[in-house]
Amino acid sequence: MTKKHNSENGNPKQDDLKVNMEDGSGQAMTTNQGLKINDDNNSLKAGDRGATLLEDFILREKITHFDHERIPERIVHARGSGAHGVFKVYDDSLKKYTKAKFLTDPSRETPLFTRFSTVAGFRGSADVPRDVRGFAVKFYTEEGNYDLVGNNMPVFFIQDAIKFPDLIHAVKPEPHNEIPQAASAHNTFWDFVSLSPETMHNIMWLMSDRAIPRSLRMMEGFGIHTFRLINEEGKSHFVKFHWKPLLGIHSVVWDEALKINGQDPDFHRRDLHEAIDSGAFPEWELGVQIVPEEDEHKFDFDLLDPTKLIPEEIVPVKLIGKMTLNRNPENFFAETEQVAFHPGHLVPGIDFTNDPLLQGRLFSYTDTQLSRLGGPNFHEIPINRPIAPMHNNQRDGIARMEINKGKTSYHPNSMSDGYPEQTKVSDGGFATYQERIDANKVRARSKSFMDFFSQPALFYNSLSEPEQTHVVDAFCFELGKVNITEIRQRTVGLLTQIDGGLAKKVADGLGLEVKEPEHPINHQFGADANPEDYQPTKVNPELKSSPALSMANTIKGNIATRQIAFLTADGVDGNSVSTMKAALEAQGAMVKIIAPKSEFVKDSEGKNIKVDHSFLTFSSVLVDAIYIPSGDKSIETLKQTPKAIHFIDEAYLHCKAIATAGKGKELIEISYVNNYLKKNPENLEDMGLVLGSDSDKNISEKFITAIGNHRFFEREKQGKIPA
Ligand code: HDD
Repeated sequence: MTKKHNSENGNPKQDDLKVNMEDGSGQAMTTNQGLKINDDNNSLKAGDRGATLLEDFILREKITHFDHERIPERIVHARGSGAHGVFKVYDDSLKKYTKAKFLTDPSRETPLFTRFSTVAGFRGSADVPRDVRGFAVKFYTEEGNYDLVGNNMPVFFIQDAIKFPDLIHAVKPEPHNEIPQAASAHNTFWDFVSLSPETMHNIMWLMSDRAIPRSLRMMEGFGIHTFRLINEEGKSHFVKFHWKPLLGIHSVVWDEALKINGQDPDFHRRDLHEAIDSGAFPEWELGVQIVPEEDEHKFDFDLLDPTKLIPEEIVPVKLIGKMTLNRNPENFFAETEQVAFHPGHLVPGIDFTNDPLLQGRLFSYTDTQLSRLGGPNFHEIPINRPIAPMHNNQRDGIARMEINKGKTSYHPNSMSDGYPEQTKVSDGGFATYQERIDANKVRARSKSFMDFFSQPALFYNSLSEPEQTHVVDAFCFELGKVNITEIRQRTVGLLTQIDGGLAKKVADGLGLEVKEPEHPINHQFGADANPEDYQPTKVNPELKSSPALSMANTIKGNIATRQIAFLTADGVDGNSVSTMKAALEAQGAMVKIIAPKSEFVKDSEGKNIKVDHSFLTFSSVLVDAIYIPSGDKSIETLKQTPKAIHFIDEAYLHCKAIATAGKGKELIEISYVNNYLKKNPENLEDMGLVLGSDSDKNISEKFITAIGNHRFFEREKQGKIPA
């Protein structure tokens, strides 16, 4: 298919998609054959009371199409949300490492499509389970599509692709009863984990707050594997890819996640869609860690092992460009559902390593599309087709869209003058990096992959105290749902190899004794292998702690797109509402007026204020902070509204900023939070409570600072609130 390179609106992929867009506005309804329909409400019958006639081709066409609307969902990452965007590199400084034009030419703006996903849940599952998030980016470059198919965690559970079906079978709902949905807290997952120490690094991340992001816009992304960058001279450097969100990395708390999944199962999808719709475009910087080939064996882990990260303190992340997501899909199915990623979609300048997980992935992704998208022509689906010209001798197959001209579909040919022709490397043809390999064929795991515990320990040591507590709580929750004692005990055994304190706390929480694991604890060997050869090794790691791994050190203070609930009722002080609203909106925050009933509340002067949600349809878990404006009558009403009091208790439990003006404080005084207020009258603001009066000019400033802190985990030490 010949594509134009020059775009009409600056974005060649948007132009390309337009070719396939359909818009029924102002148009007559027709059958698929273009026949105008006169009655779409009644089937053709013998008499107005039936029977219905088989002859009714309009009925048959409509129902047949409907019957076939669904396609198989992805076996993993079934639930996802996507958006269009662009990528621009900052400068040409990467030229010495790569010839990839989209990574070296700052004048280019490369269109892209990004899809975020959960891993385990079905397509209709909720957005905030404890899970890894997929972070897949398709760059439509002028040299062809490049897909960076990563996750929001920098390591993976397993080291060899041959274990992927086992891992996924273990985490998916159990086969006999298809329970539980979108959850790893069940026997089969932890059975597999407890027998597979290589999983422990990713397990630590999964038990951390990284697994319950506040927003898809507030997650890091990682290519995970070590890839190669190849420059014009053909020289290779190793590279790890990172995405760093400009809004910082933030999470919700576990109790909140459980509730969000019921209150708004589309929490992340809605958040992404609304942010883009409102013009608050999410942005990430692309970062690279570059390692010269000569340094391959310099680390205390193997660069080819996908369960290891390179600490940023050892190899800094160089930020090279920015991705902006600036357009929602027109149609979820056509774009987000049908997009097909593949780590093997490469452009000149980027290549693979022998990471055995990556190598297996290179088979799986095309293969899975064949059943998911119905055949070998899925590259022709608009969202998947490149903007680069595409010509070859592949032909036919189900649902072929292209009409290939010419008499030849083979190479070499003379009848078409040898076209389509091959391209020299110097003119942009792709040539695989010529890595020298001299080896025996063996079915084995490298000894250099056997240190399973140093990096999980590094991760745990790098977390702040509240983050560590959350990890302990997560293990207790997950293993608490496991009802086979041996599995729990084995998992605690693995934790002893990471951190004695962690193992003890988890064992305590589960009512178990701490027992060192029995020898041998590693099962990653074949029937004839000597288990002794596969025992975990321990190295003395170069680093004990990596501050870059803790979310406590992330960007704070930006409240753009944060959702703030105002608790109101009739008689609310209009000034108190409008002053705070204006201050928050000036910082890009989004205010939701919550009231006992929908439509409007009347302020103290009788003016209508539009209500966004009633207490019935909304909950504190859907916002980042709450404000209680003053108003004698409104506060009296809210005091009689149990859901309003629950709102405060729950927001406090989830460590969110709370501000009141004037009499608003009285609502807090009848909530459970008051028990803590009485104990801590001195440092309320340090705990995220801003209790001000309407005349207090600083109240909005203090509230904005508090929201910018994201959460006040200090509160968790006070004990839990029954909310
Ligand atoms: Fe995978 C989808 C990420 C290992 C096999 N994977 C999929 C998606 C993401 C990842 C983000 C969803 C893409 C989308 O939005 O459509 N997968 C990863 C990462 C891995 C990884 C970061 C390890 C570093 N995956 C992995 C292995 C295998 C697969 C080892 C198989 C051997 N993954 C698949 C798949 C999926 C998939 C079955 C399902 C749907 C799809 O490919 O298109 O082929």
